[in-house]
Amino acid sequence: MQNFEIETSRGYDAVVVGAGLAGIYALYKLRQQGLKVKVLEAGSGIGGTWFHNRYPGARCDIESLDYSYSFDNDLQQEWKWTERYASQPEILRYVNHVADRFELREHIQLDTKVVSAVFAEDDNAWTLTTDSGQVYQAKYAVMATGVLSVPQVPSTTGLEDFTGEWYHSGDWPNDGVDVRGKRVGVIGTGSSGTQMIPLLAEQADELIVFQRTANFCMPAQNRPMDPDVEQEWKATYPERRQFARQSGFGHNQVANPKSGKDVTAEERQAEFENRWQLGGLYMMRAFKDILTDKDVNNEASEYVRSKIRSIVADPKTAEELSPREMPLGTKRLCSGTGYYETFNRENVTLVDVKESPIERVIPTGVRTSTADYDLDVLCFATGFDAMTGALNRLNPVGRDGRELRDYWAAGPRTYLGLTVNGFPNMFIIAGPGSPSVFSNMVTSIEQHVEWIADAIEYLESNGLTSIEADFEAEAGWIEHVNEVANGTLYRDFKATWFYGANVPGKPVVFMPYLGGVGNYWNRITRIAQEGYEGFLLGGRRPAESISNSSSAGI
Ligand code: NA7
Repeated sequence: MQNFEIETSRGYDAVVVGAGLAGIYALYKLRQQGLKVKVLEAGSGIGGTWFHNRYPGARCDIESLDYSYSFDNDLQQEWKWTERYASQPEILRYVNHVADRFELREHIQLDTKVVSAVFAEDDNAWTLTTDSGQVYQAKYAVMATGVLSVPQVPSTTGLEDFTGEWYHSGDWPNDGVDVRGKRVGVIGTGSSGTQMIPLLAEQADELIVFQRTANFCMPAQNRPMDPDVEQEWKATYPERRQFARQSGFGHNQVANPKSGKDVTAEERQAEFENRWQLGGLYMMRAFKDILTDKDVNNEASEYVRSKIRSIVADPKTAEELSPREMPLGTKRLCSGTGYYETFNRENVTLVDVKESPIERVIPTGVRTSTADYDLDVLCFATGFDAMTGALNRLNPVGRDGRELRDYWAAGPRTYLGLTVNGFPNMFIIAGPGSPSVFSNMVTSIEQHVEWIADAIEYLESNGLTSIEADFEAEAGWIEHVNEVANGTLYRDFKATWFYGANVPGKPVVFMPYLGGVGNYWNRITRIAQEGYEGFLLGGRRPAESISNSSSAGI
C-alpha cells in the first residue's frame, strides 16, 4: 500500500477534470451560478490541447475570430487576433488571458492527474482521487478531459534503444526542439505531420517523411489579420455567433447550398477553385452533397490531386502524395502552409511506408523493409486515442460499481454525448455522440457547458438529486448517431480515428455525431425545456410540484 498523505477536500459542488477551453468555461459558468468548483489539471499549465501540442507549425484550422469564446462581449471585442488562423502560442496566450481576466486561476490546481473517480450512492457524490493522493468530493463531476488528449505512439520495436531524441506532436517539449543541422524523421502525415513538416524542413539538415497513407492537405491561406475583416466581425458578432450555433459545423464558413449534381462540370471546377482559394476546410463546403455523393466527392478529390501534381515537381513524389484510398474529407482534412511545396526541397525525402513498412527503430534511426534511415531526431505525428482515450483511462466507476471502460467495451455509449447510464451527475463536454470534433470545438464547448449549467440549475431548483441517461434513450441515440454516419461517405472509409481504427484493439465504431451543430443544439435545448426526456432524474417529486424556478440554490 502506498503511503499517501490523504487530504480530503469535501464540500465542492462540482469538480471539473481538465483545464482546456472546456474546463475553463465550465469553471467560469458554474461559478457564476454560485457553485463551489475546483478544476484539476494534469498539465503544468492551462490550455489542454493547446498547452501540449507545441510542435512547430501547430495552428488551428478554424478562423481565429470564430474559434474563440462568445460568452463575454467585452472579451470578444477587446481581444485582438493577429492572424486569420491562430497559431498555438497565440491560442495559449488567449486561454491564459481568459483565466486571468475572469480570476479563474485560483480555482485550478495544476500538475494534478485524477487517477480515479467513483460515485457513491449513499452520499450521492463523486470522489475523485489525484496522483498525489488528494481526495475531492463533489456532487457533480464534469469531464473536460479533451478529445485529442492521449498521444498515440505506435509500439515500434527498438524505440528504447534509439540513441537520438524522439517526441510526439501531442507532448512536445515546452522549450521546443532544436533541429538545426540535424537529420530528422517524421512518422505520420495527418494534421500534425502536415503542419510540422514544412517548418522542420526549413530548419533541419535533412528531413525524412515516413508516409503510410497520403492525406488531402488544403492550403490554409493563412495571413495576417485584415483590419477590415476584424472590424466587420466585431460589429456583427451577435449575428455571427448565432449563425455558428445554428450552422452545420459551428462556424461561419459559408456553405454552398447547391448540389454538385445540379451544376455543370465547369461550374463544379470553378467552385473547387474558389474553395481552394478560400483555403482549409472551406473545400468541404463546396457543395451540399460533397460528403454524401460519391461522384461529386470523386471530382473534388481529383481536383485536389491535380493541384498536387501542379505543385510537386517530381511526378513520382506527386503520385505518392496523392490520396487514392478515401473519399475527400472522410479522413480529417488537413490544412497547412506550403506542405506539398516542401517536397520540392532538396533536403526532403518522402518514404512510402505502406510499400516498405517500418520494421523497427534501430539505435541510429528507422529501418523499413528496404532501407535504414539515419536520424538524430524522430518525431511521431501519429495521432491520438481520440474521443474516448482520456475517459477510458480515468475509468470512472458509477452506480453499482459499473466501470466506464467495461460499459464502453464495444464502443462509447452516451445519451447526446453528454451523459452515460449508470453514471449519475457525471457530464462529458464534447463527448462521443455529440458533434465534438465535427465542429468548431469552442461553439460545441459553449453549448455543452451552458446545457450542463442549466441542467444543474434545474436539478437544484426542483429538489432533484441526480441526472443520468436512461438506458433505452442512450441506445436510441447511439443508433441515431450510426444511422446519420451511414448516410454519408464516412461509412465507406473506416480506417480513421473517427472510428477508433488507429488504436489497436479499439472497437471500430463511428464516434462523433454528424447531424449538424444547429440541429443538435435545438434538440438538446428542446429536451431540456421539456423536462429532460430520456434522462433519469433522481429524487423526482410528484410532477405538479416541479417548477421551473431559476434559483440555483446550491
Ligand atoms: P492523425 O490524423 O491520426 O494522423 C496520424 C498519422 O500518423 C497518419 O498519417 C497515420 O497514418 C500515421 N501513423 C500512425 N501510426 C503509424 C505507424 N505505425 N506507422 C506509420 N504511420 C503511422 O493525427 P494528427 O495528430 O495528425 O491529427 C489529429 C487531429 O488533431 C486532427 O485530425 C485534427 O482534428 C487535429 P495512417 O493514415 O493511419 O496510415
